[in-house]
Amino acid sequence: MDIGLVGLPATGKTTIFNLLTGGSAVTSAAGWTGKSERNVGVAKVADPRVDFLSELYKPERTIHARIQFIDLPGLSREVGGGGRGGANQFLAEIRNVDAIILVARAFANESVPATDGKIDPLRDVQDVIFELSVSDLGVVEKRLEVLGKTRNRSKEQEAEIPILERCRTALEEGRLIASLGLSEEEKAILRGYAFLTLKPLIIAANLDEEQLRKQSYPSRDGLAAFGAALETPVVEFSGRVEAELSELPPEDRRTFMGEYGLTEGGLDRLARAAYHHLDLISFFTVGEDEVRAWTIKRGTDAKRAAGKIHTDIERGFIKAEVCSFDAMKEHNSMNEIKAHGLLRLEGKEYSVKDGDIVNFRHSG
Ligand SMILES: Nc1nc2c(ncn2[C@@H]2O[C@H](COP(=O)(O)OP(=O)(O)OP(=O)(O)O)[C@@H](O)[C@H]2O)c(=O)[nH]1
Ligand SMILES: [Mg+2]
Repeated sequence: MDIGLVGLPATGKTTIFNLLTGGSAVTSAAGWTGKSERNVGVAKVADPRVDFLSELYKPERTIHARIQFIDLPGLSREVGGGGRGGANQFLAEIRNVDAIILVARAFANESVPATDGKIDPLRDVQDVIFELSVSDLGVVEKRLEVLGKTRNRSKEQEAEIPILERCRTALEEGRLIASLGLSEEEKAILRGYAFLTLKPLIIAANLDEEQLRKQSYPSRDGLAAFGAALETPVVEFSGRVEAELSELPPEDRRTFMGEYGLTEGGLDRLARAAYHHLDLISFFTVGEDEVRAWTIKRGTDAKRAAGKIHTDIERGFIKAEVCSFDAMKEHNSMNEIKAHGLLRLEGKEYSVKDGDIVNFRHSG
């Protein structure tokens, strides 16, 4: 699961990437925009449930869920406009990610020039989405043209046409392909095209200290409305504040966050929003050696979930012993959970729920 950090140049993507992944990739100085490198790193998904289980079991290792982030070079307007070479390269990179965090600049910073001399995250977000939509529309039209000229179309090709036509209408009307609510079957038919506007999208507005404190920045209401219309979450946070936060000793962080009216760090919120928006859930395995969160797509059955841990466990799957995290939170031990009849035996078809604590029984 790869999440791409996408946006115009100097919006704070690399700053955020470094914070998320604990990395030290080079951020862009003023005037250096559009020349940055692609970075790849892994971020921990904060989860108080894992912390609780870790406290309870005091295991040798505690492993949180992880997501991989790809920090992409900014889509510069000069190369972006009209979809010439540079933009194509940029868009090709986005085709390979599973989800997009679109970073928009709201922060004031004299040493980093704003696009057209005006800070406007709504305009910037609309510009980038326009590029993504134009690119998808190009792919759709080309394909429809080819299919239109094809004689003796196969059944598969026939099935593509009405879906592609719906995609075209949506894009022409300024909507995303994601808005069509395509079925899994229809998505499978389109998979090979890797449409950019079918990917889960999160908008991240990067605020400065004052904006965060006042909860106010340019085009805030417009951005919220735009996000709502696209059914896309808008996460507000400040790269700068997060950077300062990450340098404080843990015991001072609460006080510092309180000054900004925050109860949770922005990066935690961002990673969690991505997790939820991707329809990912966690199940847990517990023991004295290891407490661990495993990531699966919602709806994954017990047998396939077992395969996340090891293919041997999937192959030799017998039963899953399952209890909920809430039961553990209440009773604090597996024996108590059993005594209360809260440990269930589930078969391979069982659809694993978020927060399930699972022990797989398997042969071999
Ligand atoms: N004041 C302020 N400056 C920031 C913030 N985030 C980033 N910057 C500055 O903006 C400049 C660009 O930051 P980067 O993180 O490199 O931005 P980027 O989006 O990765 O840039 P490209 O890769 O060139 O597209 C740097 O000089 C940062 O110090 C912020 O929250 N507040
Ligand atoms: Mg960068």
